[in-house]
Amino acid sequence: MNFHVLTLFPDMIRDGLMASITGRAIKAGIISLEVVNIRDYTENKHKKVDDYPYGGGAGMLMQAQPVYDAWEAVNRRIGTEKKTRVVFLSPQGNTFNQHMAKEFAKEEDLIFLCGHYEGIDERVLEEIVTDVVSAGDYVLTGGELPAMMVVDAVARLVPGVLHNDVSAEFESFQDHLLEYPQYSRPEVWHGKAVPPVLLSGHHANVERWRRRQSVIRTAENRPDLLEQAQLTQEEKELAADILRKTSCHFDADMVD
Ligand code: 4FD
Repeated sequence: MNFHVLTLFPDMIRDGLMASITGRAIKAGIISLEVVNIRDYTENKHKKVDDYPYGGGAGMLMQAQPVYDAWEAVNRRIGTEKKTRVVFLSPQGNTFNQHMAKEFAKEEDLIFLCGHYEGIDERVLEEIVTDVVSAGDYVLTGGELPAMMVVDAVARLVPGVLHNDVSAEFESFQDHLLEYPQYSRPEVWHGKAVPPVLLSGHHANVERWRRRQSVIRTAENRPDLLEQAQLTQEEKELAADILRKTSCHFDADMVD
């Protein structure tokens, strides 16, 4: 899979994604990363990429021309007949989630457009953007960090990126439940012992305990996820017990 990122801050994208697991996958040729500096596509001698918004208002806007020309250059290099999806990172988009990551992972190429200043001239967005995606309900100085988050979440679903090829697969079993707690050596740390079942060597009991922990954590911390989780009758009762125990906390938060 090939990721292409259009940005005014190419070093930020490279520094973020050439590290750790994504960096190793790029170096191994399992995925590729093309970082395009939008400033290289300006047509004025001062390499200016921004201008004042018509109608007035605070701040500057990225102009349409360099963004369009950078996109056109990437498209030419990709060189396929079908048009590549262009993901624009913006607080106005749909909040990114694992379902969107799985959809994006089906693509051969993905283009990301990172905005800066107060935004981008609407006309170029209308012409090239296919997906508007948000990292969450907060405002950042640029779309680079959200773009890196999306690339990372998609990249780890590409076969071969994680050496542990069961772990991305395993998540689908635990779909819509939070992860169970995990422990490594030593057996006792700061007076806290590892739960004995994990030392028992009884694999079925370990799996049962982990599944219950996932249900408990989800009920405690993300009860909204339970609607989509596939729970047995016993697990539904466990979740209901937790919800009864914790509902007073929600009530207390609501009134102050
Ligand atoms: N929540 C996000 C994305 C970008 C951003 C920008 C238009 C703002 C937050 C174009 C508006 C770019 C997000 C840059 N802030 N800031 O995903």
